[in-house]
Amino acid sequence: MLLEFAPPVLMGILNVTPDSFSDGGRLTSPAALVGRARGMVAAGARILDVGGESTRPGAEPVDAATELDRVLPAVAALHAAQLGAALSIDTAKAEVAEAALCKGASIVNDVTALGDPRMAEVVARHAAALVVMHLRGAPRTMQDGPIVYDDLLGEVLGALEAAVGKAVAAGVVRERIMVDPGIGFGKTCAHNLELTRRLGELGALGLPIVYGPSRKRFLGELTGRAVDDRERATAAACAAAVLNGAHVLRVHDVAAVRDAVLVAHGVRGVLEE
Ligand code: HH2
Repeated sequence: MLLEFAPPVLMGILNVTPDSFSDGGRLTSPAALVGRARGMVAAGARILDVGGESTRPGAEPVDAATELDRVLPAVAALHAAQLGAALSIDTAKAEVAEAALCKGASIVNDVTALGDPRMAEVVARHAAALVVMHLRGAPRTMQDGPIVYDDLLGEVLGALEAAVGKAVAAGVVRERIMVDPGIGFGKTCAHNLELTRRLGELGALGLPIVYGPSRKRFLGELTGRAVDDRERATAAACAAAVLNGAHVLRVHDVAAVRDAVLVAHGVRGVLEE
């Protein structure tokens, strides 16, 4: 299969957007993109996640044509460069996923967990892998408060289970599905911490767990650091997540996170002996 899950897999973020919250507007040429991707793979990334629509709170949605213009040249350039990492397309649109899968992507990372009714069928037809993520509301408004859950873990688990069921019913191979609690997507700092601490409970689904804290606002709230100075906080969150059962870490700075993740993985191994 595509992924081996020991030790944890690092997924490098490549946002080809003008407005992503921490790295928007930086990867403007295919050469810059491939150079950055090559560095990520050298640092240990085994998945490269290409995104063409920012999901930061308040971001304006983009249409499919704009998103395709951004991601297709990127996926094609990364595929041609043969970097030795799986390519993932971070999109909520089946049309974009399909086009990226045709250009060499093999994973669809859908933050809306199959919000597009055609998405599961596209993933199934291409025999692709799928990440389903929990999202409360829509990206533009998801952090408009108050954000209240009666049962945070119950709601996240239930929504992910429903998405997995939908995917499997459409023909997606269950073993190719990964689940993600959606750190920062309609959650307060306290919710993100609770999800990190109780991440192992998502293991009830029997699927790899993806965890994406990279540079997010809750890390700023905890450390007082600006968005471009949250790599150490990101590494700490990833280490905590690995201790609690995370399999895939979605991060901007792979090199900064790799060692923390490997140490946490070693400690987890000792705990399990
Ligand atoms: N977070 C973001 C985007 N995609 N996918 C998964 N599976 N998990 C996440 O936590 C996740 C995600 C948001 O982060 P980023 O890509 O850095 O920013 P933006 O959405 O502004 O492009």
